[in-house]
Amino acid sequence: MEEKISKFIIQSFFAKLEDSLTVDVAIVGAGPSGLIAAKELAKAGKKVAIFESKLAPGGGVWGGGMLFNEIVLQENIIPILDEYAIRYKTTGEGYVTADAVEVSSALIYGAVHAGVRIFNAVRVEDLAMRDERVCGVVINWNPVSRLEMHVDPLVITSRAVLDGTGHPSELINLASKKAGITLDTPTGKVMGEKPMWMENGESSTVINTKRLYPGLYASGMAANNAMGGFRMGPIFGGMFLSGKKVAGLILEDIQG
Ligand code: 48F
Repeated sequence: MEEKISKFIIQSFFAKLEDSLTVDVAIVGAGPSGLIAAKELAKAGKKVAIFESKLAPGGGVWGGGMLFNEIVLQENIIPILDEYAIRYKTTGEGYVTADAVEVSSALIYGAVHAGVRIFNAVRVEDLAMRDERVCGVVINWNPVSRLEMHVDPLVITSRAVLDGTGHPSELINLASKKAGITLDTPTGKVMGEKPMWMENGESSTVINTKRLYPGLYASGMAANNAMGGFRMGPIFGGMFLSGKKVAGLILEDIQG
């Protein structure tokens, strides 16, 4: 019995991993922007894998504001909440509140049921590049990197890579500092996130969502860090719209 259970897990996990060695889009980070982008891309028929370093996908949604597990969204996000069957309460002042656990789990379920594969506890530690184009991600188990074990990684190849790593914009930083590439930002480098300014942060998140180098895109707070946008705390409309926008940009580029 025990042997069978182990065998079933190993066989089905490796089938999933083997089928994801080459994908259309590799998304790094299962925060709200990455999860929403992933579902959009999968719905459009693309093969999508998300690599998330933590055990639980969902990024910064779970904890709401200061661990009070409610988040705020603008009323214009209601159609997206409806799409995911997420319940909300209106405040009467142009905003709604939603249970952070319901939002996180709905975004994860929505992505997985659209066909996205999420590999959790996997950290993306580098980019793969060919001919001045990002063409994949270098992965390892997060515990391996946290324990600083000297273990070589594996590589996933893809037509597009999305940095959805949130505030640190890890891949964009790697691209700029390690690979030395010139990003499509005003200085060609990572601009750095600015302090809290809610309204401005929300709108700039969507504007800052873009392709920063051939094959490399940023969404959510990673886009703000790359482009010098403001932070905004537990209001999430910008993250949702950023996920939708980046999926459209990637589709335009990889359909053609
Ligand atoms: O930060 P995060 O939730 O990304 P987001 O979509 O949303 C930002 C909001 O949550 C919040 C905010 C709203 O106003 O400001 O912060 O921009 O999720 C990023 C995910 O990426 C994972 C990380 O564990 C988190 O779940 N991550 C970060 N670096 C790596 C990674 C990496 N190198 N490899 C894999 N996953």
